[in-house]
Amino acid sequence: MLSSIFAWRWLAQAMPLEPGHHSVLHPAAPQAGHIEWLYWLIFWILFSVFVLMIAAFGRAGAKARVRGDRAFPIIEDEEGDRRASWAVGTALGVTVVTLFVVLVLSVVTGKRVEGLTSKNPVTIQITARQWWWEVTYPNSQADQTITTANEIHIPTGTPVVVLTNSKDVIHSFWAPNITGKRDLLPGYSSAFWFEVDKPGIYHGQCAEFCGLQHAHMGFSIIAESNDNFQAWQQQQLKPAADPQTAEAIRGRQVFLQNACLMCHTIRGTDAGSHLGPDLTHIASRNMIAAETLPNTSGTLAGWIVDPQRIKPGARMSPNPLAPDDLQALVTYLRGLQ
Ligand code: HEC
Ligand SMILES: [Cu+2]
Repeated sequence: MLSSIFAWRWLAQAMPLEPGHHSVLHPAAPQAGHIEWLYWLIFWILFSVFVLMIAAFGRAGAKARVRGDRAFPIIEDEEGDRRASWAVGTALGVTVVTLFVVLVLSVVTGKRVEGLTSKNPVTIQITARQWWWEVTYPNSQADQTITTANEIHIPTGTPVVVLTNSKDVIHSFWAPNITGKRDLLPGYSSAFWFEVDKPGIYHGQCAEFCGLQHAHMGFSIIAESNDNFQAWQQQQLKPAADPQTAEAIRGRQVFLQNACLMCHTIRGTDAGSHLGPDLTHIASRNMIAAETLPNTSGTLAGWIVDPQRIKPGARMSPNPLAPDDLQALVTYLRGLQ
């Protein structure tokens, strides 16, 4: 029915979208689909108003030209006045009705995005911090709980319920291809849900100014088949891999003898703090520091030595390690698949 007027959405679809880019116009979830629908509806209403306005201006201009530069004759024209009042009244009425229709459809879209129709959802707790996202998959058994950061794995075609919270200031969780923005308020949990149809990596970004590194507070939603998701979960449930080489063993010592363990967790070692991201499976992540750097040996070393140069203000202190120690530490972390 209405969808025929959205035939022009091919305009957006035809525009090439690099994998993982933000776009409200390339929905990968029904929630984002509802929002896209509202976008195009309002777009076409505004487009029609624009065309009508230009046509009216054109008509008035053409009339004025016929009159030429003769002095404007002041004549009583009751018939003309009545026509003008009628036209203005009608335009006003149409405007009010249009705005009312848009209002109703916005409310309807909001309801459709919110509507919870999920059976057996995957539940994820997302806690925002300056300036990264802690992601846990809660389970009644503590040792079955997964904790990771910034990369949110989900199975496609399965409802995902997200419980939100913040540890410091207000943040906003926004993955445009998936659903609308969600504020994360300190000390206040809320919930929303979405379901992704197409496998892929969908980027998201904090959308509420939250301090110096707000712009470097990205995340990604990695939607994969149920089998891949289960395999990922099984891997994440394991404690940290034991270091296999002499260098990696030394790297673990470096980790445990420096300040790292005061802020990070590596399950299976003495490090159990949650001030920073859980590093038990750090090597399984694509990016580090909330999507700021790709996860490679070089970037890890650079980040560990001086995070303040990469993300000034970040809640991680610099670690001026000896080159050998740094090398060993990076080798150890790269082994934490
Ligand atoms: C004062 C607390 C603190 C200390 C000490 C600390 N870190 Fe961090 N670390 C953090 C925080 C907070 C972040 C997240 C920063 C961000 O993304 O804004 C982080 C991020 C990281 C990351 C990136 C993780 C990811 O998934 O994005 C790595 C790797 C890391 N730290 C390793 C280390 C190592 C190794 C040490 C010790 C040499 C160390 N950290 C010491 C707080 C700390
Ligand atoms: Cu922010």
